[in-house]
Amino acid sequence: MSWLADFAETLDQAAVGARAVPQLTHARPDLTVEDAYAIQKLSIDRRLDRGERLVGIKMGLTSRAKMRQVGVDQMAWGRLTDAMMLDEGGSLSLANFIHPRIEPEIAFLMGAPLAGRVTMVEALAAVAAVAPAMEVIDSRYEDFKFALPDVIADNSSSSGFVIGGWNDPSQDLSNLGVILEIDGAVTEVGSSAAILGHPLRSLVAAAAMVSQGGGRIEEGDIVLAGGITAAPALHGGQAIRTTIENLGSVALRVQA
Ligand code: OOG
Ligand code: MG
Repeated sequence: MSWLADFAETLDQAAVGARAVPQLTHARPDLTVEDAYAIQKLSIDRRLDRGERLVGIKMGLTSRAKMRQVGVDQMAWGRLTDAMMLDEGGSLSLANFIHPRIEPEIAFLMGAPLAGRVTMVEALAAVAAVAPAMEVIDSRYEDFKFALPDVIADNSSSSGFVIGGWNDPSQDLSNLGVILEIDGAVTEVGSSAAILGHPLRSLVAAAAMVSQGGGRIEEGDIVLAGGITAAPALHGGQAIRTTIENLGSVALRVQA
């Protein structure tokens, strides 16, 4: 087995067993972004071999709030599988996670494929619907600490996601108010503008980055545009709700 496949297995097993592992860059300081995407693919292939199905793409570190929180200032993407999808209004068990955090996000549902260099107008034309969403991120690394290649190899910390009701995408998405409530208290506030100035820019970036790896965004894919605020840690018993102006809300409960 190649060292890339070894790292992929380590990260996959860390996710399956909900046990943190040391950063890959500690063992291999020269790990490149290219290596990291290869590890990510090998690790997701292990999930696909177990019967999971790809359902889309997540963009990460598309807002200043997120970059500041984790100390990495470049975008990363990851792959979403059906097993990561949580029911709207449903609950999750902390037993399946290491140190999960929750992020308010915007989700796009693709009505057409998208790849390579595209404009915002072309990106919008490929979108069938837009929804409020949340991502559960759970870095497989000790203390939730990583450098860019680490987090890319770790599927950009993706662990779960939940999507609210789908809306018509032909509305102004540039500056929609966002609140994240925990147990009814407003914990984070933001705007869709926090995502690269406009959430469609994240979709434009996703098309380019996914193509660089030889893939493309497919019709029917879900694309998460990236966390809008810093991501608070999840604790047992919490009721979490994200509400986005004009798009509605999406909720999750954490089992006690
Ligand atoms: C990296 C993943 C970031 C986002 O939406 O910005 C991310 C992390 O914070 O662990 O999912
Ligand atoms: Mg995210």
